[in-house]
Amino acid sequence: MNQPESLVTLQASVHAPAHVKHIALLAWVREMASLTQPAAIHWCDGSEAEYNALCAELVNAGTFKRLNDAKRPNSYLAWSDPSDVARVEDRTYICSEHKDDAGLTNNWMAPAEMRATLTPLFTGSMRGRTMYVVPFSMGPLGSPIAHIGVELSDSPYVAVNMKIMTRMGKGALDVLGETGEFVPCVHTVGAPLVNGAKDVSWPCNKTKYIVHYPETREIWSYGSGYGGNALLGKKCFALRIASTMGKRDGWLAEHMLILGVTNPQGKKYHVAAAFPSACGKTNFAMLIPPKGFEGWSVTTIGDDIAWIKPGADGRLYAINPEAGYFGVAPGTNDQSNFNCMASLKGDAIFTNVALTDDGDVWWEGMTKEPPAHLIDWQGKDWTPAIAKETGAKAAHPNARFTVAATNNPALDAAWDDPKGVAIDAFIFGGRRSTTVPLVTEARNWEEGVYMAATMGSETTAAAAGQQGIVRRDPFAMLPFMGYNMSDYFAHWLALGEKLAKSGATLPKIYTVNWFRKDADGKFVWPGFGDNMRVMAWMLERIEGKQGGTEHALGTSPTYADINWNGSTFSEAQFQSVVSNDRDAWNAELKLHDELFAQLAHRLPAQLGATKATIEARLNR
Ligand code: SAT
Ligand code: MN
Repeated sequence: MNQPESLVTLQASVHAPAHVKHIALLAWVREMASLTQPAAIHWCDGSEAEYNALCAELVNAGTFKRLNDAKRPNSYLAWSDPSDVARVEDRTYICSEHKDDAGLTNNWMAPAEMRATLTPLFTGSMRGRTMYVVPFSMGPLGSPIAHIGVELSDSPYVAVNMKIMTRMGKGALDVLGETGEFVPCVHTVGAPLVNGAKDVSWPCNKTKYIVHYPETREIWSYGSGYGGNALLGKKCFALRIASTMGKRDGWLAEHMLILGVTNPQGKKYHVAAAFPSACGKTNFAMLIPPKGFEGWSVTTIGDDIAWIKPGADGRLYAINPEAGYFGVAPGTNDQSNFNCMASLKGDAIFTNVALTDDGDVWWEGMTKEPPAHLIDWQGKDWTPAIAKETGAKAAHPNARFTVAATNNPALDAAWDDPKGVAIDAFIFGGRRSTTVPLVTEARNWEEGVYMAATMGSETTAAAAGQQGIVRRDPFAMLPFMGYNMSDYFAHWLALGEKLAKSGATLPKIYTVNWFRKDADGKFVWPGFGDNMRVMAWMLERIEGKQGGTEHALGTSPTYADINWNGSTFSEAQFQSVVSNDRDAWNAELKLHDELFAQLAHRLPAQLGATKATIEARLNR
């Protein structure tokens, strides 16, 4: 294998460029090509020219429509198969050697059994298609916090999305060198083209498998071309596999946005916030402070995922492993997220939004008045009258945009800094119509971990399945945990203990709920820019400059503790979003018991003890 001849033979056998000298990578690509039998192999270099050429091919294939360049330059629209519109959690597996290591919150199958299931599916699965070799860095190229992956995919849609979402192409290969470590990711839409069969615009397969082997750090994805099912750098690598790497090596891979916030005195803080999918992470990461908050500014480091490693000074440093945003389109508008709308002015890919008659895009909530006529995400005529009659949505509720971080006018200067940024506060938030107050500060790290671990949230369209059901979503990581959830709680507790022992000041931990509703089912808290009021309270708490009232769960602000400049939100409205109802909380604690019963096997004792303390305080 080490002879130069064999390197050259290997390169030739997989059509690799001469600069690729990584023997293990070449051998793996050859092995995967002989399994999946693609008609061609294309090594992605990550250039603009390549991006444009692939987009043009996608237009020819009918997957993309090029939008009107006068309206939305260099942008494309894709409509997926109606059966392939979101992550498929029930088809997602963690295949660790021992079932206990995946834990009861994950689907599990023994690796050997899963391999036996997948091998026939992947055999010949790329026939008639091109296999794209997509090398990518999660995190700034060469950063000590970053890691490299290589995705093999038969979807050019995946290749162009990976170009936006990651540092993709030659730069990543250069970091890899001849012997660097990479996470191998194999993806097929599971729709081989045999005997000259004609392709469809969104190939996929009814059978789907999203599979992770944490011990060998492999990802295998079959049958879907959509989002986190197919862009394997995102949830599969940056959360599920990376969480297992973090557990082993003492760091955290979290479903968190990262933002910078600077106060009028010029002091800058960094906040990392975990919310389930489609609960406003992108909006929060791009927040514009409201009227009355002149002199404050918010800048974006990341909108979905954070990799966090302890620094030599005992502080926690975070990077955004991604290079773009794959955000929910519906509901995004100039009021809810001005910076996002500005990011989407051009150079964007839209999936499952509606097409306007002048070749632009539209989605529910983009403008107050919908256009008079559209083509909806399923290619059908759509008018407000049709919508009223049939309930048809112009855009799918999980319609998405893909856009480079560098398009964001509020991008933080340090977003690409290999060192990362030091985190001052963690925020955990669910979507809850009742019970959970607007904001609570945990008394200490342990109680913060308890609150994050027991978080509940109403389900959204980001995952296939029923919506609006409250489920426990610990740390907003339920669909993204690569190992046993109880071990993950223990990992957070141990990290906090270790940092505290080293004399470091730990980030404060907060829980928030922007989503409480009134008796008419309307959100009470205005949210969006007004969330700045809550964040300012948190930052002043960090400085020890702000009051609050202590209750069973922690500390919340009183009306007087919040800066209401420029707001008409009344004290009565405030009371209705911060109140804690004892009966509701006793019922909530029973749900915590259910979670703990499910996770009992390796549950850290501190969590049960913390619950007992909270319960005693609540009922005293
Ligand atoms: O489809 S993704 O997993 O990338 C989006 C999400 O659910 O957060
Ligand atoms: Mn997400």
